[in-house]
Amino acid sequence: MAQFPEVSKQSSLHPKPADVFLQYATAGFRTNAKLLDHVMFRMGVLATLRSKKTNATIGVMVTASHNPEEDNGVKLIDPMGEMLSQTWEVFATQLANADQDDFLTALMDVIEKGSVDMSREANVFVGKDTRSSSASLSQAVLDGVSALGGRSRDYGLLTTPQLHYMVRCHNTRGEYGEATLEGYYKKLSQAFIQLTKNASNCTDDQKHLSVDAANGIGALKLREMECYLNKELHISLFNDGSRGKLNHRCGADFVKTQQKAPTGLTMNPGERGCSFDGDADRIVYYYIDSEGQFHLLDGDKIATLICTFLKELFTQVGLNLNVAVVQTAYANGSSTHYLEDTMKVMVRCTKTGVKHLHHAAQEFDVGVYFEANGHGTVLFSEAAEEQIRQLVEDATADEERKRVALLLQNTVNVINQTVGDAISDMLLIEAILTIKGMTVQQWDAIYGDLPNRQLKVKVADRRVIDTTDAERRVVSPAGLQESIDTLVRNHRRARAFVRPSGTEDVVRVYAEAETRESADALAHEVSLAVYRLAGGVGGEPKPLL
Ligand code: 16G
Ligand code: MG
Repeated sequence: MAQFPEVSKQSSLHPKPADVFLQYATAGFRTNAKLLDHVMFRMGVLATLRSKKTNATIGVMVTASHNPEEDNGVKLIDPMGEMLSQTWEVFATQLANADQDDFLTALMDVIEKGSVDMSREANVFVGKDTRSSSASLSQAVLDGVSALGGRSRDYGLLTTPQLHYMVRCHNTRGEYGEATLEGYYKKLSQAFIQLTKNASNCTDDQKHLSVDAANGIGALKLREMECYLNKELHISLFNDGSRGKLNHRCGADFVKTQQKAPTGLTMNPGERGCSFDGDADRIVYYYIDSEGQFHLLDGDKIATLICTFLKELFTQVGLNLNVAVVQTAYANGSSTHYLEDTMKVMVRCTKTGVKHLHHAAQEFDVGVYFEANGHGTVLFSEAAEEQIRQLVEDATADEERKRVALLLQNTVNVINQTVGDAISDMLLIEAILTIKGMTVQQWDAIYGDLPNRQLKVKVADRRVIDTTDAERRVVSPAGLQESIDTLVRNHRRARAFVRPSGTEDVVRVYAEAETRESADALAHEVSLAVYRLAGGVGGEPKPLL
């Protein structure tokens, strides 16, 4: 095809291997890095089209988050810093899987179906994590952009949320902040310093936090940020990538799924620690008590802390805002119970995946969304932000109202509203604990988690599992939901659900119950039901020892 000679030429330098099929899923494309060169080139092309379509800058992040070092992945970022629109996810899958000889035809098809005006200019921001494969893969993205005549800006090493932030800043002409790393560090750290400056009696002990950076990009970026924090937070950085392997026995995903401390981290009993994941968009907290017992404070605990704090401030200044918490089926039953019954907060449940939570949270004045795995943030509607601004500017307000209004404004500023951001979430949590003079144990005691267990089951084709009600119930295969219901009835305060994973070729099983033994037993029983009714392979799941 004569229209795109440069695409044609460049595409042949990034050829697609035969029989590789990949789907743009919850977190974009993700697989072994060796299979991704053509996908990256094609996503550079697609981002250029999307930029023309939206008349705005689009982001492309090269990362595989918490996956092992040998994997990589890519995801596109839409103009306001949100996830790529779902219609375009289909185009992404189409372009990535077109046979080498059919690539230009697929390109023309996407241009037509997406009604892209090719005469428009295009601008693409590119970022990458620290994986050894990321350098050449992000170059392939840049090649894709230039092949279609788009302009690009290569930010090099960034956390995923930092790239989301850059895209939003640029597209709002600086209204959200300056689209540079320095702009990001300054905005967040100044808000943090303002938030904590009047906290009384904050001792050095309270200012100390251990951070496990999963041997990933978060370590580099936290180091860069430290000088902006004016020593208001004392960070001991572990798993900073100087020795250990990325995500190996460390990081937020490991800690959450294994329910134990990361390797490579030393902490005294009672001290606070937190773990980022490989691209620093998730965070979980924890501490070890004097008996050596590990206590996890996951996304549900984080959402509750933030929600409590915000509601208190709104009450103090008499702001009547509609606050909601958005969770997924993985949220611990105790957290939902506490939020709804004790705090009287509206709770919404969505399917797994940030884009679902994000969209649901946009429906409220203030939407706090967190997945139990630690991915989340807070969204403020324009009207809510405007009301906070007016309070700050109200010349007639007394000192106390002014103080609280400023706290609210700095809370808004410390939050990265584009997507969950481990660094931003960490600063917000640290600020809240400081302002409330609260220890990690006191935070943990707000409610007690029900013991829970997650397991995976291998099946021949995980697409046989179809779910409804935000993944809380199964509609097929026939009989599976009835089996789960029967099993759940045999345990106290129990709940269980199964869903096909969006990132791995497995069916995930979740169970919670009143006791550890009960939760473990129920998870095992449900995995057996999945194995038997959904075409399990590779031997029956074994009970946990
Ligand atoms: C991806 C999602 C995460 C979700 C996880 C579920 C984004 C940015 N990330 O990592 O939100 O919790 O997938 O994985 O949306 P699973 O489908 O394999 O359980
Ligand atoms: Mg991540």
